Amino acid sequence: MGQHFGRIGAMVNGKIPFDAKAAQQNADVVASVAGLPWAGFGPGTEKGAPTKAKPGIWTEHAKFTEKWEKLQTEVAKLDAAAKTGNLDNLKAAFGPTANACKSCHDDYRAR
Ligand code: ASC
Repeated sequence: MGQHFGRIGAMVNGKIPFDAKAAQQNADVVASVAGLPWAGFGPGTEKGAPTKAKPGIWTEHAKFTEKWEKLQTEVAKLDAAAKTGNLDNLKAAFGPTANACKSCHDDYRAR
């Protein structure tokens, strides 16, 4: 997700030229993949391999779920914005999506 979201970020922040088709392709990848990782945080997954996932994921699962649902909402908007082919639309959707990423990482991903 970070790889493909980051490519959109580079366009939004003017680090690389805006390429509407590439933005759309990257947003499609993010939108598809954003639905996948959550099964890896279900009951019983807190034990096993070393992880950066913080215990709150399991002890505050409702709050964690709220955050990833928020991410999926924002990612869907980002994907819709990318499909318009308009950089301003993409910019408008990018910030809220980045905030949704960050909000969950701040609380639930160890450094
Ligand atoms: C990224 C990435 C994240 C988010 C976050 C947004 O490109 O890898 O985790 O954006 O930094 O604040």
